[in-house]
Amino acid sequence: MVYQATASAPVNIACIKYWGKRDTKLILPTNSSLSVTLSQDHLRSTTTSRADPSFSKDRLWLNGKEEEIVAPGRLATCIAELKKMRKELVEDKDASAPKLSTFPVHIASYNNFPTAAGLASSASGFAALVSSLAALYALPCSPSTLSLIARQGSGSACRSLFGGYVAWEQGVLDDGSDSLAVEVAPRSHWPEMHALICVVSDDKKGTSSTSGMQRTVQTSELLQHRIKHVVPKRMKEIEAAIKAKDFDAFAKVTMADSNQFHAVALDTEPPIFYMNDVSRSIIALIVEYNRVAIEKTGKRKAAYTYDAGPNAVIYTLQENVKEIVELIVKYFPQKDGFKDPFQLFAGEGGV
Ligand code: 2P0
Repeated sequence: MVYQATASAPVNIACIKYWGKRDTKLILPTNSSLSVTLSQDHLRSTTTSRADPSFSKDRLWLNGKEEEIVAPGRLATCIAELKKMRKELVEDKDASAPKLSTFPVHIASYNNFPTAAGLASSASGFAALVSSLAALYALPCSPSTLSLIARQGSGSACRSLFGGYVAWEQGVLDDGSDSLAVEVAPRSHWPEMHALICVVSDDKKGTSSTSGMQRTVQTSELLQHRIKHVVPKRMKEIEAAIKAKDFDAFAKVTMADSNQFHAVALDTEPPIFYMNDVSRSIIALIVEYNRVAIEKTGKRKAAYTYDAGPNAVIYTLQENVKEIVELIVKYFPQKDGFKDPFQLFAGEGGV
C-alpha cells in the first residue's frame, strides 16, 4: 500500500502587511493582515508527501535539494502538529485507520519561481506542505484550522490556505488558537481583479523577513503607532472596499499600507531598505497613471505594493491590464530572455 498525497498552493500578496511578531515561536503577529491569493500557475509550490514504515526518518527536499529538519524548528513543528492531528482526529477515532502518524514521511516540494526573492515562497511552500500532509492524513479540518498549523511554518503561509481575499486575524490568545486565516471573499466575488508581478530582481534578499521584522519590533516607534492606530482602521476599510468591489478605495489603502510597511522598515535600527531605484520608478509611474485617471474619472486605476524585496506587484482591474503592461514595457524595456533585467508576468485570467 502506498500512502502519498500531492497538493499545490499559490503565493499570496498582502495589501495590509504583516510585519512583526508578538510570539516568535508560535508566530503570532503584532497586527492583522489581508492579502489576495494569486490564482495563476506562475507562482505556486507543489508538494508531495509520502508516509512509509520503511523510511528511517522524516526528510524534506526543496527544489530537489535536501533541507535538514531540525526539531524544534518550523518544519519539524508543522510535521509534528499534523501527525498529532492524524492520531487524535483519525486513528484514535477509527481503530481500522492505518497508523500513519507513526510512519516517517518524505516530502518533496517545488517552487515554479525564484525562492526567497521577496515573492513569498515561504507562504506558498508551507501552505502546500500543510495541505499535502493534511490530504495524506485525511484530516477532517477546515482551511482555517489548517491555517493555524501553516502559520507556525511561516506567518504569511496561513493566508495561502484560501483562494481570493483573505484576512489573517491576529487573535488575542497566548496559545495562538485564534490567530488564523479567514476568507473575506472568494476570488469569484471580484474576478476582474488582476495582479501584475514585476520581477525587478530575483536575487535572494538581503535581510530576511523573519530577522528584519523582529528588529523592527525591537527598535521602531513608528511600528507601535501603526499597530495601535493605523492597521485596525485599514483592515475595516479594505474589507469594505473588497465587499463593495470599490477599486479606488482598495487601491488607496493598499498603496498607503505598502508605503507604511517600508516606512517602518526604514524606521528600524539599523534601517532596512527593500525597494531599489527601479521599484521607486515604478511607484512614480503608477502615481502619474493614477493622477491622469483621477483627473478624468475621479478614480484610481492601479495600486502598487511591495513586500520584503524590490519586486512590484500592481493590482488593477481586467480592463486596464493591457494599458499598464504596455506602459511598464515602454518605460522599463525588457531584455530578451527570461531573467534580465526586468521580467513581467501578466496574468490572463484574474489574480
Ligand atoms: C506579508 N511579509 O504580509 C508581509 C509583507 C513581507 C512583507 O509576510 O517569519 O515570510 O516566516 O512569519 O511570513 C513575510 O514574512 O515571515 C511577510 P515569518 P514571512 O506578506
